[in-house]
Amino acid sequence: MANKSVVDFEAIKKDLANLPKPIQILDENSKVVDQDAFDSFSDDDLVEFMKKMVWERALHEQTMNFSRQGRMGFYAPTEGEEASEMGTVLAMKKQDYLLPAYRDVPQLIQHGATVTEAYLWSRGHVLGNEYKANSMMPQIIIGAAYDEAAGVGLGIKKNKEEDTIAFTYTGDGGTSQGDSYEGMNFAGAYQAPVLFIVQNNGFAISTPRKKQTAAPALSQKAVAAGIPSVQVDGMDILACYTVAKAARDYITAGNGPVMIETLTYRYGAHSSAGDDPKRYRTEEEVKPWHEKDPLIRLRKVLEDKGLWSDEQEDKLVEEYKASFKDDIKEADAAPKDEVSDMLKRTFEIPTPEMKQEIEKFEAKESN
Ligand SMILES: Cc1ncc(C[n+]2csc(CCOP(=O)(O)OP(=O)(O)O)c2C)c(N)n1
Ligand SMILES: [Mg+2]
Repeated sequence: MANKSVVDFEAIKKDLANLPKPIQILDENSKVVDQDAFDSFSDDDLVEFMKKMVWERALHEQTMNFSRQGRMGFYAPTEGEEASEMGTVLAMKKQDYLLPAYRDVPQLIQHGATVTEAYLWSRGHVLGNEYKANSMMPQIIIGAAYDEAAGVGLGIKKNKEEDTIAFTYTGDGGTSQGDSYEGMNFAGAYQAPVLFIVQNNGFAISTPRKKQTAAPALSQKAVAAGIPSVQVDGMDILACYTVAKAARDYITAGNGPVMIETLTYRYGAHSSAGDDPKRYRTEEEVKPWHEKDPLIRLRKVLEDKGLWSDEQEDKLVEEYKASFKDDIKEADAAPKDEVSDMLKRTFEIPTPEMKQEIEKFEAKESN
């Protein structure tokens, strides 16, 4: 017989949904809701944040154009996620390690890869996998970057690398993968210096966040690993930066990992391969997210301070897009990466079957 006086599961379940408000510095109407945190930014900082988001949106628009022209390989649109991506990556230091997923190419570039390398990665070219930056190539296996980050974090700890952490990203869908639980558990057990970021953009391809899990918040997924976690307004770059920076400070002080869930939205399709979001969500659902747009939100603050104008922004966008056009030309000029090259790189000593394949492709390629 169930006995409510011993245990009230319903009350425990209800309590799970008793969540603190996601952290915000600017609300949806650009009103400052945390004055102290806001005052920690200089005017130059605010302009810098705006420029980064304008850069990311310009990168998205130009890359989509290249994609429509058939000049890209795989591309995951980032429009809507600028505050979440730029806010968190700006808290990184050069010596930090980045373990990105496929939608985190803008962070990879901010951390030191070139746009040309990013374009080559999109095309599956080998030169798109080698960066001067401390970063792995973007992970396609969802959630798997969390495992890599746990290992890198343990390496940082064992090598006693000062003031250094690993930053890693997954999506809302990625938090349902065993890999992400295992990565967090490992990092928690070893108190490895890792910042786990979940970019909750509402969808895993066509699966809405609500169908993904019964957990009221994805940030709760860190709790069982003993990792402190928090939800942040992912359309507020000031909040994303401030929380990521605070997490980095906490981690570098030797306190083990942290997890941040950013609440954001993917405006476009899952990938440039052409899924149609209209088939799995309504216009009414998308509209309010456009009203929360991260660029609009910070732009209002800057305009009120007389620090920003449409002309300034248009000029920047033009400059950025011109530079991306140079970058893709550079990618076009990269030495051809042949199928035989890819096969030769697979094993140090090729298997007999592979040897045959290599010969077959070399003969084809020499024609
Ligand atoms: C282990 C694994 N299973 C399935 C896929 C196919 N897949 C690619 S993207 C994706 C959805 C991921 O959604 P989410 O984690 O929310 O990231 P988002 O694309 O929204 O940034 C899936 C299921 C995959 N890449 N890896
Ligand atoms: Mg998602």
